[in-house]
Amino acid sequence: MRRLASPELTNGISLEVHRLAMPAGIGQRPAGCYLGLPSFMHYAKSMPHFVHAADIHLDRSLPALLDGRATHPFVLAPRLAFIRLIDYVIESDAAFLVLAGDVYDGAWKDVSTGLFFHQQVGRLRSRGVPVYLLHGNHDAESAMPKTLVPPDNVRLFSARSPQSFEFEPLHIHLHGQSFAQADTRENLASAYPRPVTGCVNIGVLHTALAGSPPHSPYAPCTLEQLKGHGYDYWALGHVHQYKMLATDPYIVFPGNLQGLHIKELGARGAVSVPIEDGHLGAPEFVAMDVLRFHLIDMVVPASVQTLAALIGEVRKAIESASDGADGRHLAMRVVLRLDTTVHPSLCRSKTMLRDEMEGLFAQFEDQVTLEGTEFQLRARPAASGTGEAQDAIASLDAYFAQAARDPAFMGTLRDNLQAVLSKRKPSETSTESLLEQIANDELDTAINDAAEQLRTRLRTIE
Ligand SMILES: [Mn+2]
Repeated sequence: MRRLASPELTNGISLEVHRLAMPAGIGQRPAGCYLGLPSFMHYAKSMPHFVHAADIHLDRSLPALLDGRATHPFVLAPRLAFIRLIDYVIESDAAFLVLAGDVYDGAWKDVSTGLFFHQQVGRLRSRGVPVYLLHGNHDAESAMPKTLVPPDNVRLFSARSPQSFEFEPLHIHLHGQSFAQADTRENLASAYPRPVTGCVNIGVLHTALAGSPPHSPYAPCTLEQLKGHGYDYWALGHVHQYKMLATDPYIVFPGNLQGLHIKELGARGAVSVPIEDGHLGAPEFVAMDVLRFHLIDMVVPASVQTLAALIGEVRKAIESASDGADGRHLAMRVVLRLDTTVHPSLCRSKTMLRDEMEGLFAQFEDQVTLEGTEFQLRARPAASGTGEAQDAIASLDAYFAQAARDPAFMGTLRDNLQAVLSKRKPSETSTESLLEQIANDELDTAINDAAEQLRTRLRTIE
């Protein structure tokens, strides 16, 4: 997999994002105009509704996709998704917008990040649409040395104590508290005020609930606590996956607006919540992403014996994923699981496989980008190998199994390997999957692969 390991390069790209900040026309018109995505006009509703989004991470770059090409439009994906969100708020005629934290990815590299936010929120200001803004761990006060006074249609929840605002036309009360520090470990929700009786009440909160790995355990609270608080809706942020956790009251993570890496697969977006007479209707997820991550994880069937046949299988998978992507560009990782005894010729060289995958994806460049490749070459357990070789394999298996269970050994191994890797020059970006796994701290996978490679070699000893 191609990856930019060097911090210099990554910084270079971040700076480039800011120089690119606003290519001509972007942000002035709906995102669909230049992305070829449909408008949201068909969402226009007679029913009043509000929109709840979170985890926008403006100006996070997507370095794994860039391959050194700093001008690639993907660097702007989080911004484009935000424009798309504002388009939706305008075109669906939403009453207001709630942003439940991590609007910014962290300290701005320069003021253009803030200018971009103001420009987009300004499109709502001119239409009289308020924005209820809460800061989470990424954009906590302590994490943001530089900020701008927000536009006057933005109601920013205080980081000192819970604060409430009323959306007066519909008597909806919103309660929330921003993060003062990224590392916020207290139960913020417990201090939120009681609901205003006879009105719709919305709690806005950035939280990991009772723990949501891999997300850091910030502003912990329990689902039961939120259910019992008396609000009609909990507009949560922090967990990047859309989840409706309860319906009475509604407790919702909208997920992030735009997938940021290969572990954030599939559609990403925001939630539209109908405001009925004195209560809220069922929230609806609306995709806002402009680029979608997709994983092809294929156990290659025994019938596939030639490169042409293998490419045919992957091509089918690309086409089917692309058909289901609602016009979004896809960033795909291809994982091929091959059996060294069943596919001996295909398993000859990972470099050959990688080149062929790049060759295939190059044909789809306008729809699909190859995010990375991973080739798992395994031998069948009952494969050939007799006598001494078989004994050696058995003791090797026992050794690896023991090593993987020994935290002290794993810790030493990790430290030693990281020390070796840290001495590499930035230019030595590894394409060897083992080194890369180690660099990514995927030691378990690295050990499994190393064991498998040794087993395969031992089995071929006659
Ligand atoms: Mn967060």
